[in-house]
Amino acid sequence: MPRKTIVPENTVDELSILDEEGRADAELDPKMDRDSLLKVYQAMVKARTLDDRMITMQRQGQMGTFAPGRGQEAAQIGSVYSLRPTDWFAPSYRSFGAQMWRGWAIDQLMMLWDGYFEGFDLPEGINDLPFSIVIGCHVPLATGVAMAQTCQGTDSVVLTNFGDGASSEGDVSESLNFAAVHNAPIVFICENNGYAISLPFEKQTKIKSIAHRAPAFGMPGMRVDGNDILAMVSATKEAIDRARSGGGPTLIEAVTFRMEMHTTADDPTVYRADNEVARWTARDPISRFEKYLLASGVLDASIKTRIASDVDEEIRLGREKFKQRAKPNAQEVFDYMYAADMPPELKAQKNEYLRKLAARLAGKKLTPV
Ligand SMILES: Cc1ncc(C[n+]2csc(CCOP(=O)(O)OP(=O)(O)O)c2C)c(N)n1
Ligand SMILES: [Mg+2]
Repeated sequence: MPRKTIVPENTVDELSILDEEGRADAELDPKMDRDSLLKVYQAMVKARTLDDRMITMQRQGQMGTFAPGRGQEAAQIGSVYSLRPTDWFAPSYRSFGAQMWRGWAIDQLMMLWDGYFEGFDLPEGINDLPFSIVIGCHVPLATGVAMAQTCQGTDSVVLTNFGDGASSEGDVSESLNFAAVHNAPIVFICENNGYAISLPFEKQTKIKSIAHRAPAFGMPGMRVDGNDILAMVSATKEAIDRARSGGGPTLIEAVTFRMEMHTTADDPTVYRADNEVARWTARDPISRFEKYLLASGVLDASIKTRIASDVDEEIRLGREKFKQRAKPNAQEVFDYMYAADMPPELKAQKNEYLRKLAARLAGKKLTPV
């Protein structure tokens, strides 16, 4: 008998509502009200402004390593826009725009990025998880939280985001499978920003779209223009509503681009061409949305200036608060990884470190051990 081989179609169909000139598809436009549109615009501008400020602070030695989200503002704000405070958000590390939308204070995010343990304190009344640096490892936790919502009979949903690189981790595949089998109320957003540090998407996976994996796990998948805020709002709202009404998980691939370095420790000019960056600059999520808002009369030059100065002031105040809180304590370098049961080698290193630190603080000359 001849063998039958199933060849999945490797074609790509992408939801897009705003074109590069900011013209919306009238049928697909979610027709958000004026206040919501301005709130979303302000959140995107705030994310980008904070991004620039954090890079400057890092360059001046006032901030730890930082992962900028420039270019991914629509993917981020659009994802969390339709969540309720009682829903859950489990972010990856490049998500501070979405985290601010969810209620994280600027000084708190700065504490986090500057390596302070207190930075992980969750905001009161917000059901978020702290972000994860270990790529993909928050996705099984998010899936577990979603399964718990079913067990507890709540109508809350979970939304988690992760990168194109993270999508190759076993953690993500296992989560997709568990979520589908248990019909968990969760939305998976893969922010495909083209690169996992220096590795381009084409070398990450053989498929053309991460959304193609969805049917193989038994859930709906959508590929969305991640630089189009209206498309992101529409797609995630549909997925969140489905999860809330018992329809189970969805995988959304938000196609976007990381306009900046991977982190402040990286130099992207080594591995990608300027013309690639220029191509994506033309698709910039903020300027596209701005054109739409200007054309529809929601935004004008004076509102734009006011929003820019409100955002500047908010960030200035956040930074002041951060500076008051950020008091490094050299004693606690070893303290958090093994709070209860520190391995003996680490204990010995800690004692040696504390001895040297005390000697240095007392102005004594250090002797080798
Ligand atoms: C499990 C694990 N492996 C490797 C790393 C090192 N690492 C940090 S970020 C990164 C690339 C992640 O790329 P992607 O998932 O596309 O997210 P992006 O940084 O583009 O937002 C890697 C390999 C890590 N943090 N965790
Ligand atoms: Mg990536």
